[in-house]
Amino acid sequence: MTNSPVAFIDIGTSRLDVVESLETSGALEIPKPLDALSGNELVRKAQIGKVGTEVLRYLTNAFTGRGFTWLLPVIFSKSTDPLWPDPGASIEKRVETEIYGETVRTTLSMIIHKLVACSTAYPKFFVLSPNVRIERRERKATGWHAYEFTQLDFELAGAGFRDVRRLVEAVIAGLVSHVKKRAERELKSLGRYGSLKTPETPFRVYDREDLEAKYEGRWEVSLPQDIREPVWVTNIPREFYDFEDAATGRWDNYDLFLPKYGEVLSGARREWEYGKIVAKMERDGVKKENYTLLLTLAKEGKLKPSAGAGIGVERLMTWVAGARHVGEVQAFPKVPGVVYEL
Ligand code: ASN
Repeated sequence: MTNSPVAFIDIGTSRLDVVESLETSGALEIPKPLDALSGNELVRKAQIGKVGTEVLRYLTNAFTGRGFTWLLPVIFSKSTDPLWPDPGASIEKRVETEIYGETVRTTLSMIIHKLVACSTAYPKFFVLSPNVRIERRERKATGWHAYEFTQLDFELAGAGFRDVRRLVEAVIAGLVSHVKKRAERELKSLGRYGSLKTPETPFRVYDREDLEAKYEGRWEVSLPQDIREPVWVTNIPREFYDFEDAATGRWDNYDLFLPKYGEVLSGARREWEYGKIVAKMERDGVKKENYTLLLTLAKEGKLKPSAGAGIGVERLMTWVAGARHVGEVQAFPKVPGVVYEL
């Protein structure tokens, strides 16, 4: 397996400074593999497994029940998410290999596939998509990063933040009630039953510019410590596919933050106009030759307006279960910098 030049390592952002201070605190126990767990730890692992099962049962029912088509994920593609520019990204290595004489990349996210699928055969769909992101190894101590994880990635043709917001808030509220009913015993034993409350809807919405002013740039880490309910953050400058209003410079995108934990969902209304996408790629130094299909569709007017988001499935499970590290909800932990046999 070869690796692409590490073109886009993001260092020196305020977010990473904060992550580094967490990293050096050394307070967090790194999740162990199954064979290294004690009897009690295996019981806890199984209880978290039951909570995770109810999370998956509820989410898949919630989306299929609302008429979403359920697609299966892909692992290798010529084109994947550039994950750049993104203030939260910290990719140490990009995984590329060659198959049948072609260079392919492991999925960083299925955003490109989502835009194409949504504009063609699947105007309303979701996919449980494994993402491979080789995060900087120092991120093992955040408790919130894994180098393999799953997104419940969905996309809706002709939609906007209002539609996504209504959908996601109903799903999160319904999820908490469901899991408290279906995994009551496990949540009690994990010490999470009492503190896990069905959140009040609608969730508050904050503008990233206001948070930057309030927290002096450290908002991604400070905000979760200050909130008691999930909240939305909008207007975050990042990848070309999120919609940016050319006149105002505002970004029509949104992240959902969970109290104490952090970001669990990220999404946007999408760009679909060829000229704008090309201009943003050129501005950001994203290689147009990696996005030929998307650009061709856009040029032919076949890329359609849509909105969507990806929910970090392990992060959502971690919050619901009250776990300490996302690796704890993974049967086979994929903690940055820590490579176990399985
Ligand atoms: N899944 C995200 C979205 O829908 C993209 C990402 O993960 N980078 O916007």
